[in-house]
Amino acid sequence: MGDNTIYRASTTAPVNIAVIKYWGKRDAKLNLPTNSSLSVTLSQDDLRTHTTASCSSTFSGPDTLLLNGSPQDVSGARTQACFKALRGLRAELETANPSLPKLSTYPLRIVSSNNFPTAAGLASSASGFAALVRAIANLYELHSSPTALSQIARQGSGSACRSLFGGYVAWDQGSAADGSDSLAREVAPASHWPEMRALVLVVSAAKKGVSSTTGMQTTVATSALFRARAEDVVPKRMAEMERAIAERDFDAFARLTMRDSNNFHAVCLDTEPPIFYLNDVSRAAIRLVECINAAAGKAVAAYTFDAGPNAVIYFLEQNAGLVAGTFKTFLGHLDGWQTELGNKLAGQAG
Ligand code: 2P0
Repeated sequence: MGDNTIYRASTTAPVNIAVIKYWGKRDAKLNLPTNSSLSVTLSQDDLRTHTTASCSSTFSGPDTLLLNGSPQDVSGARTQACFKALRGLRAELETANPSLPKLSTYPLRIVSSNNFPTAAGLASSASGFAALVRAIANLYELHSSPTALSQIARQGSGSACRSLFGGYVAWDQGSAADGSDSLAREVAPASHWPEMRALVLVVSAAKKGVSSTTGMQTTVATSALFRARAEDVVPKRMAEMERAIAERDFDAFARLTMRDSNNFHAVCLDTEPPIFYLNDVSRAAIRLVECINAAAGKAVAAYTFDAGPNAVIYFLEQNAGLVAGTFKTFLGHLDGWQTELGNKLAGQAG
């Protein structure tokens, strides 16, 4: 009798928003970055990917992936690298314990959905690859640590390695050629700073003009400012940001976050041809934060922008009325979410 069981595991992974940005690869195949980065994980109540992975000897044909009901191409090198690494770990278990079913040889069926509109222009590759890797790791009963899984998720999309953790997360760039030390780690859990809030503002739902992968490669090849950012600016800021988080120093956290966002967008502008991710509404959001902070006499709000015009504003709960209220008054026509920080991941293996 053959094994007709359908094996299945589900998990969710959160969205993360960097406050010290990843921009530039020293190895495009392994997604090894030219600088370390640090992010804040958002609550899965508002923004997350849910993924179910299944496999069975009764399935035929190639591996498949459905995202929000649409078939996705899984033949790309990044998805294949994740599948290969996870199957390799499962095969090791099967070799060590020959009574285990040979899941590593069965086709995979993966079904994934986001609880935020994919068209919202928010980076979904981070939560998407983090959920994909953990769902398959759970299916294969790998019991790998989040750090070990971060090394696999990184090969799917660099920023995905940071979505394996909640709270405040660093991605250490590492120096090994094989990427074995380019890993994510928890800087502090969300509970360390429970008053932290984020306001996500959808300035534009359009797909970004220049993909992160292409933009980074062009920046590394052409920008004169880039080297100073990677070698001098970011290493200092990583240390300062870790201190600001450890001491719950919002003023320092906010100033570093805004300066790093602006430095990243300056490097984009310094790229040839120049990359413009911000638009007039983004700049209006920056001015609004500057006005709020000037009136408060200290930084009570911090803006940050990724590879697109959408704003994320960080603030503390005690300033929610001031910050969220001001944004509602002046930019209230924008869609978005006010959210907390993500703490625990659901369905964690091990
Ligand atoms: C970040 N971004 O640190 C930075 C800030 C965008 C701006 O990580 O090529 O989708 O898949 O490794 O992770 C977006 O880049 O790029 C990103 P790949 P990814 O969040």
